Amino acid sequence: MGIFFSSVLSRLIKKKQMRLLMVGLDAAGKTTVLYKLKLGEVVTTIPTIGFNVETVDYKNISFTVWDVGGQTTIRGLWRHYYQNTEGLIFVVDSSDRDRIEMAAEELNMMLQEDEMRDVVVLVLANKQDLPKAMPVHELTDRLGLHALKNRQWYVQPTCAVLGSGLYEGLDWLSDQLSKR
Ligand SMILES: Nc1nc2c(ncn2[C@@H]2O[C@H](COP(=O)(O)OP(=O)(O)OP(=O)(O)O)[C@@H](O)[C@H]2O)c(=O)[nH]1
Ligand SMILES: [Mg+2]
Repeated sequence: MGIFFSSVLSRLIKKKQMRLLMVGLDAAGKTTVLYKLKLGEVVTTIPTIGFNVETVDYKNISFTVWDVGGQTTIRGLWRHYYQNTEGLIFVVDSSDRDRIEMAAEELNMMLQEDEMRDVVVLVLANKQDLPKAMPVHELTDRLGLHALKNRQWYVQPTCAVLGSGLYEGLDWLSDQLSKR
């Protein structure tokens, strides 16, 4: 009897799950985002060679976040993480005007993959604290987001070192999940 009730109870309170892949060019701030969410702290990062994975519980959702390194030579590894991804977090250094076209190319190439067909896209317009940071409307244009067809996307301005905007991004993702 006790086992019966505890299994019913655990089913009732069982958290929803969402698997997220977080990519973007090197030094965009992905690992900083991940540990700010996980630990509430800014960690000293080194370039990620490979990946970090953490679960972040927020509201009634358990987000599993895969943070994959963004250096040129290892971007080819991103595709190994596409399977079962429900949400893509694409992190951009908003102050990196020289590489925004490259970021746009990487994003658009990824979204053409069949495995990414149903994935919702949250762009984090990170490093908004820097003076040269492009605002959301400019990033939206330069990433070519308006041209996306049949895709839910959203651009959230963030400053990962302060943590600002990060939970607003998760709120958008959780809204998308609950619509499914
Ligand atoms: N000013 C500012 N610096 C940031 C912000 N977010 C991250 N950084 C810094 O940017 C640098 C790179 O951050 P990482 O989190 O290591 O970048 P990454 O995207 O994980 O890089 P790879 O692992 O190489 O792909 C670090 O020095 C961070 O402290 C931000 O919002 N503002
Ligand atoms: Mg990293």
